[in-house]
Amino acid sequence: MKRSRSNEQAWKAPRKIIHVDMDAFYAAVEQRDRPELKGKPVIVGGSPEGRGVVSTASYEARKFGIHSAMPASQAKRLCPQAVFLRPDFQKYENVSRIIRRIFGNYTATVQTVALDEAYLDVTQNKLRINDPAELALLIKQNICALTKLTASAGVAPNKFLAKIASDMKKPDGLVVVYPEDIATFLEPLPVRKIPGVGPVTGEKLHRLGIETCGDLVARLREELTSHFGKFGLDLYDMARGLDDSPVIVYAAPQQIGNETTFEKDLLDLKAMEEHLREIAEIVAERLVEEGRRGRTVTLKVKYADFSQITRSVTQPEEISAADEISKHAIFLLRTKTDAGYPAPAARDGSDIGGRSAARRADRTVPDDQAANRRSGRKKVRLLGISVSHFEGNPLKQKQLEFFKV
Ligand code: TTP
Ligand code: MG
Repeated sequence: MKRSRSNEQAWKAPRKIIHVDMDAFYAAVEQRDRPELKGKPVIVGGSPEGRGVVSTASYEARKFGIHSAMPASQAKRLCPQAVFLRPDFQKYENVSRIIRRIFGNYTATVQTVALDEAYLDVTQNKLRINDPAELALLIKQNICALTKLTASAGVAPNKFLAKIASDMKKPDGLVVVYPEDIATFLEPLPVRKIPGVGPVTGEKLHRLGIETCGDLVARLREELTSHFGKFGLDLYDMARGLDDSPVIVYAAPQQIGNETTFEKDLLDLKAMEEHLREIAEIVAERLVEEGRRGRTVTLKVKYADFSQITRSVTQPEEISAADEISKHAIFLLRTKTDAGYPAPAARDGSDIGGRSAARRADRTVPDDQAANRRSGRKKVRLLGISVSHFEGNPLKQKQLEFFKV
């Protein structure tokens, strides 16, 4: 909930942190995409018939006491009319990417902690807006406009308080903890809401007569450390709303890759090439998802004896298309490795399509150790491709060149 405060009023703390967390994330995405599920109890997770667990439940399902990590069979007993769905991670990752892009429009200091959750340090922000509550509202509106989903946000002088705040008015909540209100905000807060306080610590605190942060503030630091060791110091600080942990921006990946270990070691080069085409498709998809193009293609080969090599090619232009990636990887495989035994002439140019066909092809290749030794070619247990040297990389590379990584 937004408290009405004058935007002119100074924020009396050195930092402004926003914690954003999507509401009933997986379930909300499913309800969005299947309007007939709106307003209904929806449970995303494992099978209620088997030993599956609940990943998440829509707010309608939570009224029946259903929550994350509960056995799906128990959820079914609590709410037999609920709609049970398997998770579709691709969909959730797509939404996650959109919200991360939105965050990036406000500040570069974003710490993603889960697909649906992030901390933003908006002390300095790209819109040069002073009021962090205003920023949080804009972010929520932006998320809703682009994803048709709701998020809850907490605004506070640090991560700990922002996280507690974002959880307080779910769904579609916005809670601002103004610096001068911290003590009042924390006093009634049950200690179980403090990150790191689970059932065991909660029970121990309860036995000490400590139920709320207000109770915790009344205790000496020494008493807390004597019972909880180092965590006692954290409890002491958190009860006072103190947390100086920074919003950590994790570096973007320097390379994007994929690899496959085969069920059976491969000797047929054609089969390997087919696998490389499939791997290249996956890498290309991920590059598109990350909005990346790169100049270096690296092939990884693990031979049957577990020895491993990588070979790379760097070209002047960035690429991201699957056929370009596979073309380079196949060239490296043929010219820079000891992988595989060339397929018999009759098989050359044959139409090998898909994984099973590739495996079939492998089985038809004579597994002749003597021939293998004669040719000096090796069986392969794993192939991988990665693309790196993304756009913006300062490395100037004018000519086609090969090098070992
Ligand atoms: P949460 O943010 O913890 O939960 P939520 O978004 O479903 O609900 P809300 O935030 O409104 O309370 O987790 C985000 C997603 O992570 C959740 O939709 C499913 C997944 N998840 C699991 O798969 N297992 C779990 O035990 C939890 C807690 C979450
Ligand atoms: Mg969530």
